Amino acid sequence: DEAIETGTGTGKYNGTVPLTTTKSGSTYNLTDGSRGGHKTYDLNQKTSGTGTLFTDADDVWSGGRQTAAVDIAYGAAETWDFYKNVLGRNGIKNNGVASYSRAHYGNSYVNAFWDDSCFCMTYGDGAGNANALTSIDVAAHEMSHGLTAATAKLAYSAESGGLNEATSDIFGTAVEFYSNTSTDPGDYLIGEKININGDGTPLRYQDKPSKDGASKDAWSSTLKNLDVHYSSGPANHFFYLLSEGSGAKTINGVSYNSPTSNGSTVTGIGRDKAVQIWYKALTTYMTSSTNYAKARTATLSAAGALYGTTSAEYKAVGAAWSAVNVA
Ligand code: ASN
Ligand code: ZN
Ligand code: CA
Repeated sequence: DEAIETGTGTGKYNGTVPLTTTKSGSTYNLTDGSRGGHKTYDLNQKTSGTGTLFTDADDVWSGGRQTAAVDIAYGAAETWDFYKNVLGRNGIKNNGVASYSRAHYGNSYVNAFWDDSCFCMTYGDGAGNANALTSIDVAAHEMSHGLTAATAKLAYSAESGGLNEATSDIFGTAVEFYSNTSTDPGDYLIGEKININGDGTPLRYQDKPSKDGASKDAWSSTLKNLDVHYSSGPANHFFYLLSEGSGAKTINGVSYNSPTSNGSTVTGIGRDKAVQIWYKALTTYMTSSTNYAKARTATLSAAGALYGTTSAEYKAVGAAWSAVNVA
């Protein structure tokens, strides 16, 4: 018999945060009893199975192998709460049932991933200058691959694959702003806490995706040939422009400059509305074969349904897509 408890944890990225746990006998388990039963396991450097569930004697989690586990459990909890409180969704499948997470995958593994076959998330420890892949934007990115798999099922190649990746980046950013801890406030950068390049730069930039040296700012007919983490660029750029508009801007101490590909000026409608539009498009209008042209139509349909086809929001969606050469 398990009681729901509230512990605290200190991971690497989010400061000290509350963690919902369960207690069996005198042992606390890293099982979130109030969010679908999400469990965090220690793979102990293995690359298969589930390893062992993280447990603790006093419900104060920190240090050693628990550091990554705290970030992972917190990331899953914040993403769950964001889905529920912002999107009105009860878990990835909207059935109240959580996925689970695996920490400490392999040796010096510099990645994290969602796996649809286990309906689970897995996190590496990083290597060298690259920190553990457990920041909140990464955790929300991975969990949102589950959301896409449960809804639009965007195929993970060519243009639909870029849209699949952008969807995870969009909700990764949205959850980071939702969580808004003082040590990792919201930004439009992906993986900025990981130092994956060793020089302090993030993995991706939504205001100007080409800053990573590989992603595209705008659509072209060859976009479909790129890796999905680069063909995500125009959709990430669309999301930034729709949220914040074109031009220079500083948010939470981070400076952005988002030029449009057609020289237009785009006025943002705010991130909250942009998130609602993307979510409705993903869950109502997109399918496995949605490409960029169809994503424009899907988001316009979503904006029309949410705000009306004569609304400023509807017009901004069209303007933001035109600004990334999706006409
Ligand atoms: N971290 C990567 C991602 O979520 C793993 C992958 O390439 N599938 O996209
Ligand atoms: Zn991804
Ligand atoms: Ca970020």
